[in-house]
Amino acid sequence: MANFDGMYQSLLKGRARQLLPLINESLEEGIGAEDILNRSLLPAMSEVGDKFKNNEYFMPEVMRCAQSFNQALDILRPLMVEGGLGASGTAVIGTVFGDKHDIGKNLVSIMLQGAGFKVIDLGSEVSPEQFCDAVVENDAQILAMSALLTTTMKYQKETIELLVQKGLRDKVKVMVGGAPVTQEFADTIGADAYSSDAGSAAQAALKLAAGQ
Ligand code: B1M
Repeated sequence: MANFDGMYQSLLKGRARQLLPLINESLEEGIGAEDILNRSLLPAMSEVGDKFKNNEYFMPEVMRCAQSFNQALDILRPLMVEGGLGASGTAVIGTVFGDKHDIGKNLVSIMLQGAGFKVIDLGSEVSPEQFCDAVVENDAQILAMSALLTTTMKYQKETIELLVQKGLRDKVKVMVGGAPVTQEFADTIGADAYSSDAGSAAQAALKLAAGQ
């Protein structure tokens, strides 16, 4: 029996040393990586967000939970990217300048790999110049930018503007996402696609790469 509640509570408390063995045990029992994510890790992280908003958790607690989540992703990643052989093209991904939030970006990165993209992950706090350089260096078909702060969304726009200035806009499809980003914002800044979650981001990337 998978201990979904145990995984939930361990992540909520930021206890990687409890969480990681529970994840390994669940996988050994045949529980899928997606189930672990959807039934334990994502809901727990959502409660972490609520606690942060309500001043029950502060930065150190949130940081510990985020680190535990990213360690969990290190275990789940190989299982979720199986079969991804770079057959769909190359995607450059990162979290925008001034923004350290990388969990959502890491999930999108994993789903893109699972969808067959070769993924160049630039990490977080990526400047418009770094995004543009990586698109050229890797001859990327997709540029995927994540932003979690209302104050950093503007760098998605600035990156698109820099792509235009450098004559690169027609060479790459741009996808944007992250909690404060909306379809309306994506339309305003001239992005090719907006997705609300990692799964639909991978679907959108496949469509864009196929020219749809
Ligand atoms: Co901060 N943080 N944080 N934080 N943090 C939020 C985002 C916040 C909503 C919390 C709150 O106040 N309720 C708030 C933002 C408010 C706003 O601007 N609207 C906030 C704030 C204010 C801050 C600081 C400014 C706090 C401070 O210093 N006083 C600071 C900023 C630091 C910086 O970036 N410069 C800060 C810092 C941090 C930590 C470092 C402690 C940590 C991040 C660690 C890390 O990521 N390695 C952190 C965390 C963990 C959060 C919350 C609690 C959780 C974010 C998360 O990982 N969610 C968050 C509260 C919340 O979101 N409810 C919060 C889980 C993840 C799976 O979801 O990233 O939304 P998410 O990804 C989703 C979708 O958005 C989508 O797919 C994923 C799901 O499948 N998606 C994409 C994401 N990117 C996509 C790209 C796509 C498509 C879909 O295409 C390209």
